[in-house]
Amino acid sequence: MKRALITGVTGQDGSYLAELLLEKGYEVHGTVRRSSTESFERIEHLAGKIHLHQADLLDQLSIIDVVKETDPHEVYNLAAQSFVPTSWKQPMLTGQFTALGVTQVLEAIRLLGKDRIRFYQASSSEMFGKVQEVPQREETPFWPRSPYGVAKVYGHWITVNYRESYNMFCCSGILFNHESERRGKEFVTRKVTDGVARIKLGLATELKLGNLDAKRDWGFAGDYVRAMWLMLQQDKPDDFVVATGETHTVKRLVELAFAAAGLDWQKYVKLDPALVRPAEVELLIGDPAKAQRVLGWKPEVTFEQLVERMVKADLARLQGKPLPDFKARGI
Ligand code: NAP
Ligand code: F7E
Repeated sequence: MKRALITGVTGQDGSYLAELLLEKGYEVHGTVRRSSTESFERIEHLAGKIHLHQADLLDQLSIIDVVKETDPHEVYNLAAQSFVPTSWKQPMLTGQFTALGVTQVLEAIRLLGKDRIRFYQASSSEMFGKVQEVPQREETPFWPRSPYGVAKVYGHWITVNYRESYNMFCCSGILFNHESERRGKEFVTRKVTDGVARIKLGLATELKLGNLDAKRDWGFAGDYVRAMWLMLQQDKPDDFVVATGETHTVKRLVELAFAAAGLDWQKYVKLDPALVRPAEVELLIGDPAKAQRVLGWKPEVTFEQLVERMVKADLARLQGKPLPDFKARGI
């Protein structure tokens, strides 16, 4: 039986990846941070099926201990301070978690199983920032526009460097935005679908947003964790862009989400300059050709299906109803 260790298992991607690996027959281990209130909402349904270990990316010994104890075949490093606006407010902490944290995990693997353990690093399209090429590919130069993006560039290159320096099996997945009903409510897709559901149910009267012109290549998180797993099943380690190849404005997202609830967005959306970023990433659109060719990966949920699914889920949640059954692909 294969064993996998996921840092950041309580996050959106961690929960989908844990489900996928269980389906594939893995023994799944995840790291969790100690806090005064537990935030295990996304993995509650996996209680008893996965093994949780206290560890923090900032505590090197805790990472070494968890790698030693679980003796994994595969390590997926998903833990990070992942919200871009917070990275301007807490740039040092973002650098420590999101950049140096990667080295802490790589060092634990180098010490304990450099020839055996396969490593996945959660890199990001935010590294492309002020884009130097359209669409963005594995070879497109990086120009990050936030402390988060800068930290991810470090995480990417240290992953490549450990592969080249120590011949370790290290992959960097350059994933474009991926969303779901489990997305944190501060990210724009979920903020919008939650806001739409609240307005529809009479719990709110308006939704404040920042830049409606920004364009993103949005996919479904459940599709993207498949690409992470596929990268670690190849004969040799490599880096891959994972994206849909389509881009949409925030405004289009808003139109679709309000329409899914039968509402006219123009009556409810208010622009708030405080939500505009010090430096914006205006356009992201990825070229997933290499992931399609080498990994045989392609996304199954469309942008329109994703938005509708998230609105339905938020409506159900706020009404205290069970979530719709999204087991089947799409909606
Ligand atoms: P998320 O929901 O914000 O989850 C982040 C996870 O990291 C949580 O489990 C969090 O634990 C954990 N964490 C944060 N700081 C930690 C620390 N110091 N030690 C240990 N754990 C820590 O993020 P996500 O959307 O699932 O994304 C997963 C990864 O992919 C992140 O690295 C993100 O930067 C990257 N990424 C995401 C996207 C996307 O569109 N979702 C795209 C590209 C790359 P708590 O629950 O305790 O906070
Ligand atoms: O913003 C605009 C905002 O916060 C998307 C993270 O997972 O994906 C994510 O980063 C766009 C930006 O995601 C609001 O200015 C307008 O242009 O949902 P977001 P992000 O910054 O793209 C990448 C790939 C990651 O790696 C990150 O970890 O939406 N926008 N109005 C807004 N954004 C938010 N959050 N809130 C607004 O009110």
